[in-house]
Amino acid sequence: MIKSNQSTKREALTTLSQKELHSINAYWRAANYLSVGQIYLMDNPLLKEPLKPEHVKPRLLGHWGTTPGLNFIYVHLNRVIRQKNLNVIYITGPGHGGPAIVANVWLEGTYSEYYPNVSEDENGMKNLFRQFSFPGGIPSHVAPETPGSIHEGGELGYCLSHAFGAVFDNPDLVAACVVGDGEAETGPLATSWHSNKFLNPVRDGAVLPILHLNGYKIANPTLLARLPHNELESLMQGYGYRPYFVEGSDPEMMHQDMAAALDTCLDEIAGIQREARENGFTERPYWPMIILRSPKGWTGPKEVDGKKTEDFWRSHQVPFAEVRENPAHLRLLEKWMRSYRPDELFTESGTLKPELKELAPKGQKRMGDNPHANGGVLLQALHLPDYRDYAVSVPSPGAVEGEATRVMGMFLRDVMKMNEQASNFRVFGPDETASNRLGSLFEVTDRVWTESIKPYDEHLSPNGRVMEILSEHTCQGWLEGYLLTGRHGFFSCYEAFIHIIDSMFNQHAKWLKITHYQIPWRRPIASLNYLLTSHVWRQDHNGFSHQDPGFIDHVVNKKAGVIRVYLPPDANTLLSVTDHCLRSRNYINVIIAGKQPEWQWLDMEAAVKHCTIGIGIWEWASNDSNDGDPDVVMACAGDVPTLETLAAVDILRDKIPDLKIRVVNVVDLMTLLPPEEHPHGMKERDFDDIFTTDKPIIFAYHGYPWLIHRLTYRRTNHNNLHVRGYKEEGTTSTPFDMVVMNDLDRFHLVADVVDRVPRLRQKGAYVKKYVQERLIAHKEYIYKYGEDMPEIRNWKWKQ
Ligand SMILES: Cc1ncc(C[n+]2csc(CCOP(=O)(O)OP(=O)(O)O)c2C)c(N)n1
Ligand SMILES: [Mg+2]
Repeated sequence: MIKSNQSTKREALTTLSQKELHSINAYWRAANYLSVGQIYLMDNPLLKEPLKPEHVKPRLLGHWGTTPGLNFIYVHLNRVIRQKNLNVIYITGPGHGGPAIVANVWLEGTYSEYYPNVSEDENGMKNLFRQFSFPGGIPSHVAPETPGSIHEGGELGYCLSHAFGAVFDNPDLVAACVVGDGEAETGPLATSWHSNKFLNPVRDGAVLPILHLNGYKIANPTLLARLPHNELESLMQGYGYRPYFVEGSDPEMMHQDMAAALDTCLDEIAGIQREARENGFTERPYWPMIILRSPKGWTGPKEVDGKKTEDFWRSHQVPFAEVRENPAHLRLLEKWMRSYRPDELFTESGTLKPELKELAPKGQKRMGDNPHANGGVLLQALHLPDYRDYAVSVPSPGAVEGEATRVMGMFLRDVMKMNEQASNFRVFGPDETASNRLGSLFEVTDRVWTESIKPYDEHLSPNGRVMEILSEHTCQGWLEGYLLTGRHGFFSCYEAFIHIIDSMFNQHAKWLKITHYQIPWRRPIASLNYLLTSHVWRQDHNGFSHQDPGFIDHVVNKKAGVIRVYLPPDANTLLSVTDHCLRSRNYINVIIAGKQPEWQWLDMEAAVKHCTIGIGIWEWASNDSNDGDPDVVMACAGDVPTLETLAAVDILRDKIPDLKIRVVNVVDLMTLLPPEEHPHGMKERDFDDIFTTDKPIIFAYHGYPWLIHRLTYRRTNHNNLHVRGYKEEGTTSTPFDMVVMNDLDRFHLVADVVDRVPRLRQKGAYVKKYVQERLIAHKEYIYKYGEDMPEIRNWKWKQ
């Protein structure tokens, strides 16, 4: 081990006795042997007979290059966990090294407990090999199927944010986090080093980053591996870490160095925590980290077909293929596997030899069985105040104004307060908690901050529970790590910029889908809740760049069973939806709600009913209830479309009093789907009852109009469905001009009705003329005065 700031001259370290060194190396060989076996073999697991083509899998799939390094780290963590009685989870950024984690979890005995058919014997070993990357078997990555994992690592970049998320409010937990040197080039990873500025050693656990400099990615060297030593060291120091270098390829030296480095790092962590817990938090400490420089594909074939393979990118995936067909490759594989001397590692019946087995920790100290990596088993329900207590009093629809997210902020404030003791609730966001009007939270907590704090700073403290960093990736990663380890959270974000984490959302949705449907031992975790506010229709300060409602379209691609989308039209519906989301499990809930003062429509009792069903006719706004036979259905989803629809109804009542209008509001977008497609989907009959089978439907929607067609294309009355929504028109203009630019305003909606209700063809000409004139008047007015016409600004629903 080379300590940061010391000379790079190697010291001969002797942390391990010869016996320990020998057995640690043997354990590592066993893990490496099992890893190669998983990638290549489907039979003859102990090589009891000479290797034949039929023992080898027909399709060779997986990643070897990162695997020996991951095995090396795992084995050493086992030692230090036992020696210091630690509580450690293992997070592998290069999760493509699945064989390593599966091998180690099997060696420590956990795997066979979770999957009894993969037993600790020769037959189990055969199943272990065969199932890997095999139809009906397990994925090649550290997937949800892998005990001990909270991080798939398929999409690179999120390991550190997951690791930090896992240790927040888990004072006894250490997350050992392997960062791939290629992965370290990604934006999300690069910014996540700064998570240490949000970690308070008094109340949080610790992350031990292990930067794995194996030098290469898939087909290139990595930037960090080729930086001069002092630049790399300075970089990590600049991020606030104290790096310890473990570098080389000679196993004996490397074992000694790694053992010493881990001892030092974990002692330093314990020292930092002791100091902070005894004396209180004073300043952000320098947390230790390890920089492990070891060859990619370490212990694998040095060359294949005359080409450099070990310590080069060629070892990234399967170092050589065509093993069944090419006898030289078959011999090479056998030689490689026998180089680990399996007969010294496993008994005749295929069990790890008892003296090696002793190296693994016991019970839940095994990293594969750490309950934090199956957070649902630790999950405690939140204490929730009665959301009805925060209700906005709405004497009649449209009688009062309110700011939906501000009201929600008061509810969240009390959720925060009531769970202070349990320390299992945090709110995340990229610098927008106050701007999104959730500022009431700051009455009971602060933003967490372990950097210096100036006397004039507001609401910053090392003890805060609001987590703000201007990195949507880091917020998302922290929250995922926090949820996956059994806690609760809430992410508020500008609607347009949540797209930055589209791909992370994908990965989390995939994780939930697999755990939800296929892995009974993974207990349900709290849902990931998004509040998307500062939405497309009210970007008064920002304009076009901030206008994008497309996250919903992205979300609905995912497995219906794990996603929910809510568009509450006012404060009371937002409260009801929020309460529901905080109680739910294993979903991703997307709530879209504005933060501006808007008319309030439903009192609390009506809001609860409306949200429970998710969609409904608003009788008080409709005039077809006598015979239930409307001329037109005016549907709306989202706060601004709801306002415009009601204003359009108001005009129509005035101009065409005998027109029978039915107003339908959708809170839960998924009700539009058929029940076969989504658990919330409305039955055919119910849908037809609400939307009729033959009347025109004018649907004013918050987002891109195509989505409503996508969700309803199989419905009887789809041919009569006409959707208005965002069509990529926008700039910095007045709120009403935004809807006008996208034909979603009340006047366009009125014209749509006139165009589509057959009996209005002639009669409606006057009404159309009226709305055209109002639209011209609108443009003239805003160009002249810079604000919306008084009839728009002062519009009010007539009681
Ligand atoms: C975000 C992302 N981009 C690209 C890939 C494709 N990919 C898989 S592995 C890999 C190289 C990873 O290199 P490194 O992090 O150094 O891992 P290791 O060398 O340990 O295999 C790449 C580019 C990916 N998985 N995720
Ligand atoms: Mg690498």
